[in-house]
Formats: sequence, C-alpha cells, structure tokens
Amino acid sequence: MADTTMHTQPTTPGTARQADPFPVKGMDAVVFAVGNAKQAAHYYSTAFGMTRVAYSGPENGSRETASYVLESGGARFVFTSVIKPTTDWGRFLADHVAAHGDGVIDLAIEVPDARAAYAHAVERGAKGLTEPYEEKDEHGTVVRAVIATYGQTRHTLVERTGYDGPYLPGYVAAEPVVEPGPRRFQAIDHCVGNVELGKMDEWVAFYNNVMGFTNMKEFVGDDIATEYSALMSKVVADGTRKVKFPLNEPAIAKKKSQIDEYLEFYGGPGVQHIALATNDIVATVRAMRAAGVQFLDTPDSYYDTLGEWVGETRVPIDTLRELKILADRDEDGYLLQIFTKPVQDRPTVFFEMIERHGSMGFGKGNFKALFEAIEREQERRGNL
Ligand code: TYF
Ligand code: FE
Repeated sequence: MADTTMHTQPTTPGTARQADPFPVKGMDAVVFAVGNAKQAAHYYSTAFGMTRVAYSGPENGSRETASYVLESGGARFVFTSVIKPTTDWGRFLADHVAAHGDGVIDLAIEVPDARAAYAHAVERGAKGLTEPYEEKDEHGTVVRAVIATYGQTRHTLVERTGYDGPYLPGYVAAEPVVEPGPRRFQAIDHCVGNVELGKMDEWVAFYNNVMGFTNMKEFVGDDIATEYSALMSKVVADGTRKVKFPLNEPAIAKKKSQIDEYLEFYGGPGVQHIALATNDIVATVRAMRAAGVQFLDTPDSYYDTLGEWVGETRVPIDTLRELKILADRDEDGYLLQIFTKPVQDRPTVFFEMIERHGSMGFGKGNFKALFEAIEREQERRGNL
C-alpha cells in the first residue's frame, strides 16, 4: 500500500472520523476519442466557446495521434484521433472509434496522490490498466495511473500538484482555434454513464467500494421507470461533491428505452452525457443556438404550468419558454437546465447545460418532460 497517512485529515481526539480513503481534487479532463480531432476542436471552439490551450501531434513528436486540449474555465476536454496506428495505444484508439463512434474514452480525475489512489482502487477490486508512472518536462512532474470502469471507459488518476505546463508532458501550448469570446460554461458538473440492464447497482457498488463515493439522494427507481422514464438511475459522488457520476440502466417500458438505444448504437456501456455548469444559461443557450447547436424541444404546455410549481427564478418564464430551458426546484433551491441533441450521427453522447441556484439535484421534476422529449427524438429516428 502506498502512503495513505498523507491524507489523514485532522481529527479531534475522541472522534472516530475516518480520513477519506480516496481523496479527489475534481475532474481533470474528459478525453474523447474521435475520428477527426482537428474538426472536433473547431466545433467545440465555435459551438461550445472553448479555447484551445495545448496540442500534441506530429509537429511536436507524436506521430501516432493528434490531441487537442480545450478549456472553458475549469472544464477541460481533450480530443484525440489516430493518424497512423503503430502501437497498442494507437490500435486501441482506432478500434474504439470503429466500435463506438466518437465517444469518451476517459473520465480523468485529479487526485493528490495517484500512487495511493491506484493502490487503494486496485486493492478494492478495480481493474488496473496502467500502473502509476511519472512523466517530467521543464514544467514539472505528473504522475498518472489508469483503472477500468464500465465498457471500454477508463479513469486516469492524475497527480499534477505543482505542474505548470499547458496540460501534460508531451504537449505544447497552442493558440485558440478561433478568437475566444465570452465563456459559455465554467466547470464540469457531472458525467453520466449508461450501463447494461441489471448492472447499475454493480457499478454503484464499484464507486462506493473503490472510490468511497456515496450515493446522492436523487435517483429514478423502478416505480417511475416503467411509467415514463424507461430507465433507472442512481448518482454517486465524492465526499466534496466535486465529482458526480449518475449511472443509468435501461428499464423494461412500453417503448424501447433510450438507454437500450444508446447501448445498441454505442456498442456497449459508455458515457451518455456531460453536464456543464454555466452561470448565465440564457446567454449560453443563445450563443450555442446561434452557432448551430441543436437542443431538445420542450412543448409550450410545460411552460403554461411551470410558474405554479417552480416559483420565481432569475430568468422570466417567457425567456425559458423561448429558449426551451427547463427549471426545477427542491428544498435547497432551484436549477435551470437544457439538453442538446446527440452531437454525432449516432444517437449516443449529448450535453447538458446547467445553472444551479442552491439545488444539488439533477432536475427530477423535469424527468417526465425530458424523457418525453427524448422519446420524440427516438421516434424521429424510426427507432420504436
Ligand atoms: O444527469 C441526470 O440525471 C439528469 C437527468 O437519459 C437525465 O440530467 C437522466 C438520464 C437521461 C437524461 C437526463
Ligand atoms: Fe444530467
């Protein structure tokens, strides 16, 4: 076991408070394997307003892959594509794109001690993919290790304390792809995984055991599952609630579950959506719509009754109606959210934009309207 005493939190004598066995600092990056990272970097720059900060490719010694690192506030996306596979890694990436289409290969988590995190995870039953290793350049040292999660998705554990390079050793600083405009989101709020029927609780247990994540109270149980949602869902999060992973599995419902549709077209379990936190969802959605991003539609009838149960929000109902933004309230506050349509030809990965005002939930009050909107899209694809 690596040194865990480093993470011991101060405890007052007489209390039995345990140190967090798997401390995390937050999401490090969402890494996408795509067919054409150059064009993906352009799309996420123009449509999502992200800024390229780093690059790795043939020009700086990476002959096998090209990777574009884009940021928006504290959120970091990496888009990687294969130029010419020559190693197992290149073949893995090429096979991933062939099997799944554009998708997320890695939900990388920043940790204070990658060796300790990896040792703890593997000891608790995680499948280790890459043992901890160090990389250095003139900006400092990064330690990384990789464990497997659902499907072919992985969690790289990244220790970058003190490292001041643009991303990782092997990357060079790069100019923005287009002139940066106002920021459209500033953080990754949560990352959702779709797993196979009957596997949700196993993956919840995985995050409970391996990472010490705890369950949040929001979930879709079998009571509502068959009624309209066609899925079951539970949410796990680290103790600080910086890393939140909802997990969905299909439910037997009247129509084909949206989760089954995902599993079929993705070719197995994987990341379904990434939620991005904004503090001005109106400006964000206007800018993204103007740039051509398509969002799920919401019927006018939703807005006819919204004010009655959601109460006052920062944004007038008429503006929510105009932009098709959803709202939900719980005992802690409210949130505003909207979902894009899938961002590739396969009905797989999509995004959520979310503006929170106190609420730590995921929009439970919107599940019915949301899942009906998703079903209308499924019907358009001729998939029922
Ligand atoms: O992350 C969540 O739980 C919400 C709701 O297929 C949600 O964004 C859940 C499942 C789904 C789409 C949205
Ligand atoms: Fe979500």
